[in-house]
Amino acid sequence: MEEKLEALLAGRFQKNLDNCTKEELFEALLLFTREAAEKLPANTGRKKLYYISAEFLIGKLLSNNLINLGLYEEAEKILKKHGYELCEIEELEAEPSLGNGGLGRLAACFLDSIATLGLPGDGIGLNYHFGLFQQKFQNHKQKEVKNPWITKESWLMKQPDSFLVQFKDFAAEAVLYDIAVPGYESGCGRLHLFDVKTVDERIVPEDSIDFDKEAIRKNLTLFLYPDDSDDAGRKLRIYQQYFMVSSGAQLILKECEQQGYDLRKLHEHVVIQINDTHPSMVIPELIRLLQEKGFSMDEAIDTVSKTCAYTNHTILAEALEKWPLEYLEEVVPQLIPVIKELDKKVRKKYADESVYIIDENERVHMAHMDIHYGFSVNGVAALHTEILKKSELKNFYDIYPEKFNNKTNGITFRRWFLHCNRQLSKYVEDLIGNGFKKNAEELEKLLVYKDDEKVLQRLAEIKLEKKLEFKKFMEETQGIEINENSIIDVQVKRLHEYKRQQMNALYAIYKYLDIKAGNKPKRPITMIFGAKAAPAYVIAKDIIHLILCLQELIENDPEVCPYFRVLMIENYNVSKAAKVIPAADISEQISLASKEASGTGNMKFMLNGALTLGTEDGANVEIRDLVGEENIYIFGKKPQEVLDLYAESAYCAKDIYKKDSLIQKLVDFITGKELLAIGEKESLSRLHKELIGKDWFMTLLDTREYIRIKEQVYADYENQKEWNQKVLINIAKAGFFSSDRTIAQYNEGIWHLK
Ligand code: 8GP
Repeated sequence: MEEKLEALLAGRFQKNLDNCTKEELFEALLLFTREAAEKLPANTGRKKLYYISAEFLIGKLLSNNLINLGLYEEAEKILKKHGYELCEIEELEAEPSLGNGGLGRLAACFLDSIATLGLPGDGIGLNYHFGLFQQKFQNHKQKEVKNPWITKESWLMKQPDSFLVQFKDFAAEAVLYDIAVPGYESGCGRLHLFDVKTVDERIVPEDSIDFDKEAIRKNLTLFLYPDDSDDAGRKLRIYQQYFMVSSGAQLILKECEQQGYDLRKLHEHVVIQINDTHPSMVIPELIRLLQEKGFSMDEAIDTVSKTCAYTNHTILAEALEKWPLEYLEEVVPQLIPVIKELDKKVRKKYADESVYIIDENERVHMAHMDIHYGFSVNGVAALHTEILKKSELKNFYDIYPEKFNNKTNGITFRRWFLHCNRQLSKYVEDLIGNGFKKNAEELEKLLVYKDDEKVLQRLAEIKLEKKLEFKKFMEETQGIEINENSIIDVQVKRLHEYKRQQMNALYAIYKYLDIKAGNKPKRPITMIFGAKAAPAYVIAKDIIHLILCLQELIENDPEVCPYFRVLMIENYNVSKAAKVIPAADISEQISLASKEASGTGNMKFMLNGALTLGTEDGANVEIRDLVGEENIYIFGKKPQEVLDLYAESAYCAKDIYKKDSLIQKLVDFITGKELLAIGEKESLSRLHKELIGKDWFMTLLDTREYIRIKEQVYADYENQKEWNQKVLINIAKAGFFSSDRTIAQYNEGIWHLK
């Protein structure tokens, strides 16, 4: 490796390992690693999976690829010899923000596990030049600016293939870029990202995300999910989705034909996993393309129905896409006859209007199309799948019970353990050997050390080391000096009312007032938030504003600041997750029960030795079942109680606010003089009004119990021995949440790849 790096540096920059800049060294490492990955044999077989997704939140790739290629240690050694630290060099990589959150990150973990298990499978998505957006804090508010990440040398490898995608008003040329996905000590897969040839980055100003939404030829692949609060944004989204699935479907058919497969047996050679409804148009598009190849409509429908499988990631009604037929007509008229035919067949068979594809308002329900014309429907955690079956998709479950199945999410341990917490994973290896790297459930071997004081002590030391690293990082990036001896209590995830960051903020107000009243906590507490809000989601942005105002208030209050702080990580992303998660003591998973499909952050925290403080929701339930009640903090109303409250329209935030003086005090603090002196009245009042007047995600319902249990958690932390035992048990039981297990289950239950 050393000679190759020297040769690359000499060839490109006329430099060597002793006189190059860090940037030059990064580029040489990237080129070296990219080539090594590209040289790996592709995983092959008679049947191939295509995972289509509008998001792949891949994060930085250098270190992960080095780990998977088995080259990390060697690279580290060579760099050290020449006076560099690999962890410093990896910082130079720009992070692509090709996803919002869980759904996108899951897709990235899955690609890693698919390659690792040696399964033939590729991802298909879009090459957004500016990703989601980069978040900046300005006047205690989120400001969005573009996040350019594509550099001259990047992981993208331009491919010779290109495809024509026909829209009503023009034809777009789709060019293909591949990113190699090396498996851990295994073969390689690919992430195919399509880009529109006429894309023009210059239409977006430097410091914003504004652009002409009508200039489709130029903007099609600039941003992920452009603001869909207006018609132009919604239409652009349809353009993007069709562009992705049409070029994807053409690629799939081309690969099949190249292999000499009979397209009439497509399902024996291809399985398409539709990641949420964003790629759902792949169904009518494939049907259309097969008709062009001589299939009758019925034959095409039959073939496609045996090829496509759908994953649902949410039960939130507003997140289930329904496109007006009119918009589809304006963008992709060629799909309309197919979609109408699909709907007609449903209507012929079923009287129940709720399962139609096109509803009475002429809106196309993408999920309904997936369920009728896919062969598998899966939820992403046991509870989530049960809710789909019993309530959200009950009418479909009654028709197709055999299609429904659960695949509890997972995370790749390469990134979320081996890489982000080298100290802990090395120590675990010292204790139980390296079998857990291939078979994560071997982590259970740690349980024999449950009463070993030395081991428990060492776990605590490693946590402190990770806190110190995080402290350094926060100082360098945001100029904030955290106290490494404080309890670190973290809530990092997309900002959404159902995730209830606002409830955590109400706790912060409680604690602030309590300290002001003279009740100092035994040990300092650092509450950390990290979250991006969708640009058009007003209340979510108000919640960020509240948190940033609280941060300012407390940072400037010498009576409170030494004991309690509220800090927000700017531009929370995958690499920042990898810094904060290993430093956390407490993992906040406080969504309104029934609303968080699974969560995957909860798994990352547990694996890195943080204890979950959460509701009975998503995968929290499975974590509890694994670690036992005594090693997790579960609170709040149960999923069924919440579903009943919705069904009976029986929740009234105002009643709680009126009856409970404590809650009233906390909520009113939002518009009290302290915060108004810092923040913006309009935003704070809107949030105040929302919490009392609507509170659709029932914040106030669980606030009291949340305060109680949080106090309990902080108190329990003081018994360090017991706390560290709980930590050990959580790490030991995390093996189930490896995405290798999830992917093995997808393969066994849905894909059947050899
Ligand atoms: C997320 C779910 O909210 C989360 O519970 C789950 O763990 C994750 O998917 C992976 O299954 N959903 C999304 O990220 C999501 O719906 N994103 C939409 C904004 C596109």
